[in-house]
Amino acid sequence: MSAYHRLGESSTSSDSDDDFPSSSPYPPSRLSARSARAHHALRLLRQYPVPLTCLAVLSLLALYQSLRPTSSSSPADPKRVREDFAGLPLLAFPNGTRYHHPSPPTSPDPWPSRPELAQLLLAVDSPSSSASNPPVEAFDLPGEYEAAADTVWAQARAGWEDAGLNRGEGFDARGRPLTVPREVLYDGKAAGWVSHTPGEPLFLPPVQHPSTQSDQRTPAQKKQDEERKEWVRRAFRHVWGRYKARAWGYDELRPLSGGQTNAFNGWGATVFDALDTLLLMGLKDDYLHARRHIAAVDFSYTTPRNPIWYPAPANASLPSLGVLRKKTDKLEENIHASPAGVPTFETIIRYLGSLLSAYDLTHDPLLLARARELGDWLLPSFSTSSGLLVPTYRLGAHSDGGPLGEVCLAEVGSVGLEMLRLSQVTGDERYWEAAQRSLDTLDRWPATDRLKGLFPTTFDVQNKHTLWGRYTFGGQADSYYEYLLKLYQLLGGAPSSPAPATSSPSEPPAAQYRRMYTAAVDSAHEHLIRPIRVVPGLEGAVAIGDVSYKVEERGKRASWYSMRLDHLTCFAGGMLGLGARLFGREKDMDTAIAFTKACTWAYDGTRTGLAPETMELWAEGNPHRFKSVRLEDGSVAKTVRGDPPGAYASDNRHISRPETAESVWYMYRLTGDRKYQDIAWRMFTSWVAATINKGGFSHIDDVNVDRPTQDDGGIESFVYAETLKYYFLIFSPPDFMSLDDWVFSTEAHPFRVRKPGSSASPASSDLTPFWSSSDPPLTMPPASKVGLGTPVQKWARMIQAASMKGWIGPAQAQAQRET
Ligand code: DMJ
Repeated sequence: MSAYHRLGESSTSSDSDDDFPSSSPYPPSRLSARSARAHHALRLLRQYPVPLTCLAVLSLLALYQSLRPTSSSSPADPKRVREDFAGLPLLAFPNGTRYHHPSPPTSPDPWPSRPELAQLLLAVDSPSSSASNPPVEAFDLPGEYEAAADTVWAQARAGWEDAGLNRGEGFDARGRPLTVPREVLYDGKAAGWVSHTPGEPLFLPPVQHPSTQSDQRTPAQKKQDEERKEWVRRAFRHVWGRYKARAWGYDELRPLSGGQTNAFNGWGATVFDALDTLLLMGLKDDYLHARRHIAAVDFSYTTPRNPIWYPAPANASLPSLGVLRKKTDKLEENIHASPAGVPTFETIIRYLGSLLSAYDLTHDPLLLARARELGDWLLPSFSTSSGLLVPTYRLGAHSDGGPLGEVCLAEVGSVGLEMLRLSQVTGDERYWEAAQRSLDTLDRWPATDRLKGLFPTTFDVQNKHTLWGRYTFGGQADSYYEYLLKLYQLLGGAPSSPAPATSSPSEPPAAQYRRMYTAAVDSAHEHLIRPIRVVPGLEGAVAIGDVSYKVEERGKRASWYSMRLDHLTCFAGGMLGLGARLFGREKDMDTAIAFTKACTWAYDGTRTGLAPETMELWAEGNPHRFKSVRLEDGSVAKTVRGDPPGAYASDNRHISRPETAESVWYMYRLTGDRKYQDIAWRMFTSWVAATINKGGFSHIDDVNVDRPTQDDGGIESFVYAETLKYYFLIFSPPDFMSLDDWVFSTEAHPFRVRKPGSSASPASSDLTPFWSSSDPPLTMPPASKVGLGTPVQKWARMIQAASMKGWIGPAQAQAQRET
């Protein structure tokens, strides 16, 4: 059977050949190159008439043979087929999907052909998923090392003071600002930034589809959902179990070696980011264990990034200090810089967001206290002249209203949700005001330096006069747009009167967010969103691509559009769908459905069933996207190049990102269409099959090979916070964690939505859906027991102390050389 079929034969396609230009397939430059070649051939013919005439006759005969209709069943080499595509029928690949991915299982085991997945790695009582909770005291230190650690800490603090980082009065012993007065935040503002009050919740229309407002599933549907949900839970327990056993307290686990990484301050990013997923999945023992880690973290101390410099002691015994000698230089560097700069945005979305979300689910007072403390640490990062936060911020420092240079839109523009929630639950408005001031700065940004509501991914805060850079809903921009919408929802809506075109002092903040969001999405419709017409079989899908600008010689500006599917952009289906419901923008719902279709096609179109990081699609006007094929009946047709067809280049890695699962979940809840559950099931089972190993789930190097290579990169904490949570939610009852009651942060941490007539502040809300009175009480430990440092932090500090004390130093080095 032929691998191709005529477009439209097996689909409801309305696509036709007319969608593909039939003018000359060659651009002008190639035509002139051809005529130059023709002149050269004529010259040769004049010089060598006889041999060349013979050669020409033979070639013509061969060409005739190759193009003659033949009854042979093997297609001819496409290279030998003519390349004049005009008038040739277009052929598609079956359905546009050539690979077979798991379909809904007929038995509860979706991997019957790979029993090790079901029986070993994902079994409920497998060694990996049942790893017991490691004691928090896993490697407590002998007293002399503790004392050394204290000494070194005192030295580090003295270093800060010398550097003017510790502002003395008003800071606690670790350098944490005790209070951040309002005026500190507004240092440097030229004149009169006016603080807004958030206002009472006013009006939010229902968001979820009527059929998902309550659980209307049939018993058979419930059974299937439960089976699928249980597989997701097993997958979570598999990776969580490995993390507990091999990397507890570090930021990330390395799945192949069982090693660790500390890419996010070394505070245990995975424990934090997983907190609310543990609660949603009902893993209460694990939550109780995790909160002991949360209590222990010392936010004033950023653990050196590379744990190889301080390998965990085996059996709690101290290793020979000499072994560590070679590593000490870097540790010493770190100590003088400590606390090193933290990535402010990542710290807010992963650490602060998870604390606030788990607090909303439990009302655990420890989490609120730690969230407030972290908020206080981070607040001075906003004290710049523009109000935009310092992207890499040295804890305990204060920017004194200083200027910022080049910043990334997502980093400075999407921390408002966490800051607003912190203000709502503490009653202290300073956090939200800080974020609001940033958004006001962006709201007033000159129109000449942006594409209406769209901003470039990076921009220079000081020089606002040149339109340049990359405009996208993807990486480095994404959550800025998402947060405008979600801030509106978290605030509880705005007056329903039409949004004004520009800001006014009396405009309520929620109305401002709606205006900024609407302007951005309108501009995206104009500049970024395009129908995909170059992929046979993918009718009705759209791409959200990028527009790039650059300034060329003599100030001339060039711009171009890139038609691409970027995994990071694929959250936008969910965002546009949610915005469509909140603001009554039906057109956006169509776009959300069409874009989610494209993002899920990017999974279905590859051999592993997983989407790559990025896929570039052929431009519609580019004739080189075709190739010719000879069919079994000898006729010639054209088809679209690429694997999958329509794509001409890809970054083929897959790193378990959540964005497509996120949009698929939103689409299910917003439309009530159960087909999204089947799509999610295909995605999830493909993901497990390609990435699982005994140590967890790995990144893979290539989604488009049968056996991709797994790597040992740290498992990102968003796998626990987002990817597995979205899969879990999509198979949960449709009214579980309703989008009408919860707003999900960019890291998938749910915050309770304020409803008109009620408040989500702790005093007036008694809803603690995930911790009941029959569970162990969650009480606040004494302040003297909080923030003393995790074992990982203490150990790293101890090694630093050893270095500072000279236990590992020139003398030992000398001794080692001599032996
Ligand atoms: C997550 O950490 C967040 O969603 C962030 O906003 C961007 N994307 C990553 C996961 O891909």
